[in-house]
Amino acid sequence: MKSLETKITVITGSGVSQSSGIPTFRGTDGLWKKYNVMDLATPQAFARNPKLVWEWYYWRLGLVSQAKPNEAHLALKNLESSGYDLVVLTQNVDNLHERAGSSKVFHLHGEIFQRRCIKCHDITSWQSSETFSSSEIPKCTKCNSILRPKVVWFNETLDPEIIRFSHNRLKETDVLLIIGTSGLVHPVNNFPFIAKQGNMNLEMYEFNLELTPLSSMTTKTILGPVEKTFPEFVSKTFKIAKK
Ligand code: BV8
Ligand code: ZN
Repeated sequence: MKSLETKITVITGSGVSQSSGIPTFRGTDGLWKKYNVMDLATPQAFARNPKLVWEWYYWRLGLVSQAKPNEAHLALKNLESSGYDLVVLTQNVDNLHERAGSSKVFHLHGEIFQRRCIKCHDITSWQSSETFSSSEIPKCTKCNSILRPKVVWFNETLDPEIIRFSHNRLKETDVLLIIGTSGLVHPVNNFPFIAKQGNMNLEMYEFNLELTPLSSMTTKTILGPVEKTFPEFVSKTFKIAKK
């Protein structure tokens, strides 16, 4: 049984949302299979063809708004509501952690429900009641320029504030949980190394369908569908009954 002083940090990737019906990037159902993500998730792609990029995001917005948090998202919420100091650093742009009830969620790669004006940088949100059936490029109500999804594309830098917060948090982490990420995308794939620096007692658990480049440094890698393996891990390790 872990004491409630235990600082738990969680890094999630698209694998945690896969069983909620959100396609991963590189899995068999992956977005990379259907699209060349590099032709869509880059500022160059948006400059070249904003309408195509918005069509891709409208499709994903529709999927996310229909999706429900799964048992893995809920197990994280239960861990937090049992009194543990738990922070989620997610690479995902969906809002399933928040909809499951997690309260300390940091979106390293931005949020799909937010938009930013390319000219005046005004930030606005989609209403979840929207149907996302349009294919129009949304316009800024302040300056009438076009809006972009408020996400971090490839070849864009992450918010330095979030990086600073994440590094400080990782250095004081007792238990690091790495859930549903291929560990291929920089700089988040560096986070486990940062947590390990000067923190020899760090316990690191990875949950994935397969081994990843991070697996060699974990205390244990638990293979299997995370919506099954993670709730079991939480109830066993933290003695929290699955609700
Ligand atoms: C940057 C937001 C500085 C948009 C995304 C140094 C070395 C190498 C590369 C680079 C480097 N520096 C820069 C790069 C380039 C690039 C990069 O890392 N490229 C990779 C592909 C090699 N990085 C960047 O550009 C980053 N910026 O470094 O800034 C800079 C700037 C300019 C020039 C140089 C440097 C920005 C990266 C952010 C990109 N934005 N998304 C959107 O979502 O629309 S990335 C995208 O990939 C998502 O955020 C996603 O979450 C993320 C990571 O992928 P995963 O989440 O891990 O998803 P994936 O499909 O890969 O894996 C899913 C895993 O789950 C699998 O392992 C699978 O087995 C598992 N799984 C699936 N289902 C289940 C499951 N496990 C258990 N149960 C299941 N049911
Ligand atoms: Zn504007």
